[in-house]
Amino acid sequence: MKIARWLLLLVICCPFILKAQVSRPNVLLIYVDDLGYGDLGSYGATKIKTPHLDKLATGGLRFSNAHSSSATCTPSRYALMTGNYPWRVKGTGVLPGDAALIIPTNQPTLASQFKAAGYATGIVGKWHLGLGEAVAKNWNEPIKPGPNEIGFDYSFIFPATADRVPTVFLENQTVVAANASDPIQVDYKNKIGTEPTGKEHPELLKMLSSPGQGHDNTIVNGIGRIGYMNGGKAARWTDEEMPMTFLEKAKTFITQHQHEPFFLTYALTEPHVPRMPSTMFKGKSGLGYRGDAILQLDWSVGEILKELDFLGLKKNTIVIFSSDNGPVLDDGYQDGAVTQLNGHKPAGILRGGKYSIFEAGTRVPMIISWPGKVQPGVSDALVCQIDFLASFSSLLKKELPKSNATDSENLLTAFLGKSKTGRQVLIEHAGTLSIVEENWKYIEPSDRAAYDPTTDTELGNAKEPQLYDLSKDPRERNNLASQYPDKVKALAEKLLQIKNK
Ligand code: NG6
Ligand code: CA
Repeated sequence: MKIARWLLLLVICCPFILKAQVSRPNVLLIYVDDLGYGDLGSYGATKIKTPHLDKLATGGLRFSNAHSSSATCTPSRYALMTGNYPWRVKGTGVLPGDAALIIPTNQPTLASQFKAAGYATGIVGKWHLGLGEAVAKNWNEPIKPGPNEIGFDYSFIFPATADRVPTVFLENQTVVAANASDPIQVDYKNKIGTEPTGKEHPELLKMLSSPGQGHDNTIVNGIGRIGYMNGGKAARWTDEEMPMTFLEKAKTFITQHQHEPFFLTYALTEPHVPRMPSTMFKGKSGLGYRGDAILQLDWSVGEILKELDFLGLKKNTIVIFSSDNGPVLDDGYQDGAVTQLNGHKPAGILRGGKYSIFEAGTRVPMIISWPGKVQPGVSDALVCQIDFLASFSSLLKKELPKSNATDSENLLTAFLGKSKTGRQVLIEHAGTLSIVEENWKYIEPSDRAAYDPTTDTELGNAKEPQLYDLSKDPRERNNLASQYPDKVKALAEKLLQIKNK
């Protein structure tokens, strides 16, 4: 009799016991734009101070070999959300500001997995994955589909990049302060409206564009942009206010969801161009606006972490910090990044940068903190942001629905510092592909340019195969391909095999 009663109690309580076993920490993903491997104090920077991120790194796990999937933004964000290598899918390159959404709404994403697990999900900041069904769209009405259709309950975003029109925010996919009497029009081919462009009127610019890099179409807030826009005067952002705007929205989201598990992507625009820091940071770094933008970014991180602390959420929140691709100095504006560099090394010990298939294209800072759960330290595990999807699905015990997320690997134990082992193999992507296995990196031969003079980037392309021993030569100086033809062959075959998977 007694046993029967106990059994009954066990059956009744079983769902609760099971539920309690599934860990449901909040997850704050701080995702920044174009920050390099050497841009933070904790990654060796000495000419710039990043105290808030350094503190996060000291109390968390700092990865020395973490990667974005690609050396530019859209593909990296696509991979992060979908768990699918972007080079498998057409149309995942850097998008214009009027592009349609590139993620099918029936595809599971990092956000939809959290949502399915009962989390409140939000994104604040840069989007750059397209909006709506087509390029032609009405910016003066709600635009669908977008972040809210791929798993985010809440979104406060700008559409593409800070240097592309339309320079507006959308809250839940409606332009903030849209006004029917001053409708927004966007065109990436032809000038629309009568507003001056940077090309016609450089005297109106508060920061000159770099020769040969565009950024000289419609002028918004004294800055020439890529693309043309007309109307929407009240809706246009002021670049100097951007950090406050995003910070406030992110804080509000956290405050509103403090009593339930949440997943927030806080996608800062710094230090992407145009760098136009707020007054608080202008001139403060001594390294030009790029340095100031990094101080601003570090400050924003400090503020959001303060908010978590204030709300008593610090212990139960996993904070992830990373960047969507490597660094670039001159990406379209004369903002002092080159002339005031002062010996700072944005790529640290690595070669290349944004756009490059050399390591600095995709090897980026990554810090993961979870007080009491993740042991502070440094992890040398090879990990990629593409792996967040499978890894967090595992944490949430939420099976990943059948999809094309086949490139995402469950590296939860590596991300949480319980294992030193990451990926066996990673494909890096900058147009050209490379494959990394153990200490070896093979870069496929390519006819693309070896060097981009406009951004002063070593793109890493060569007509011959390249093979580097990253353990001895992380700067990829000595091409060992002719010395190890068997290795070259094996890695080229493996790359082909993964391509054809
Ligand atoms: C490039 C832009 C660059 C930047 C980049 C996207 C030119 C010459 N350069 O095409 O300024 O906007 O796209 O950066 O137009 S990313 O980080 O979003 O990928
Ligand atoms: Ca970027």
